[in-house]
Amino acid sequence: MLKSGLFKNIFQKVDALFGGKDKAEDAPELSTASTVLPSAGAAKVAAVVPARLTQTRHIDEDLFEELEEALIASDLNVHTTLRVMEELRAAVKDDNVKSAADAVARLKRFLTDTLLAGVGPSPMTVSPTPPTVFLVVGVNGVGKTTSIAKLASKLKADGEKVILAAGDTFRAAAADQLQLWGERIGVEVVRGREGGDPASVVYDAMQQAIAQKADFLLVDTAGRLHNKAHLMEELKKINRVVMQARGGRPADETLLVLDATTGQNAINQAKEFKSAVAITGLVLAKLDGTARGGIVITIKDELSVPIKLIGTGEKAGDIEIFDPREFVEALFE
Ligand SMILES: Nc1nc2c(ncn2[C@@H]2O[C@H](COP(=O)(O)OP(=O)(O)O)[C@@H](O)[C@H]2O)c(=O)[nH]1
Ligand SMILES: [Mg+2]
Repeated sequence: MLKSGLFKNIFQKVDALFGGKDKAEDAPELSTASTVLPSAGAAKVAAVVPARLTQTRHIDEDLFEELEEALIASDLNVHTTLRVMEELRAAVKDDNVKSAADAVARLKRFLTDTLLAGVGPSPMTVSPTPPTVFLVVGVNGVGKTTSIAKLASKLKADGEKVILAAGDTFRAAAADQLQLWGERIGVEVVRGREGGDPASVVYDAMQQAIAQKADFLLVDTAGRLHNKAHLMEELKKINRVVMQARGGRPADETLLVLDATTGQNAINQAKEFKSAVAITGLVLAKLDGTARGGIVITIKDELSVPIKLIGTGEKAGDIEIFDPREFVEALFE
């Protein structure tokens, strides 16, 4: 396996955890992901705090109020907004902060701390014996298929052999869409017939991945949530197939994709899925399409699931490893 590309840091770190040849001390911190991943991604996240609030301005009550309003307007929840603003007021007073720029630097730190609290670096889990299997779940239209294609494209650029499983057998169009992406990025797609059993598609894909010594198998799933019990059963069945094929080890990651433009809805979806499936990480798609990036902090604060990836556009390259520091910087103009 060539681990020379964009996700190298993450996988080095994981290798070290599994006793691979890279030593843990050599593995860079997740926060340095921004040095390998182009910052163009976070730059596509719209700023929510305008520059006029922080430039050539003294600290006064109006500034606090305007900052507070900007954060709430960005879908940062009231509870978290009030907490960071209280921290900010206290810090400004205690440390005798004089300029708006210094105050904002503090505010950024409080927001970053909120994103970092309790999760630390959240690398993607890689299987000690390939293939690594990622299950991708979420309701219709949030960006599952696109996120899988983007991830596959990055992994392929890293020199990894990737296979995709079209586990959304609900509509033929869903498998067609994945297949189209597969052709575009040069990655094989295993699919079944429309209305077929998703677990049997995953079984075939697992066999192929093993036979072809693939490094990664990314599994697309259907996004129906109208029947939670059914969805849970389906995902469990898929996981059983994965486990049977490789000595009892379940999917390495079960990634829930959320559409960042949907605000509170995204949080409700996450709560529903969390109660049914063991979610290991979140993918926040469509962050390019919202001026309400504060939702990311709300999601972190309300759900204790690490945010692993962010989607910042419709093209294959528009996916980033989530970097809290870089993200908070992007929220300020
Ligand atoms: N702007 C933008 N659009 C996205 C992003 N991710 C997905 N989309 C679009 O959202 C729509 C639904 O995506 P799709 O992957 O089919 O969702 P799925 O039903 O969950 O598989 C498509 O038109 C995608 O191009 C993103 O990060 N940014
Ligand atoms: Mg889809």
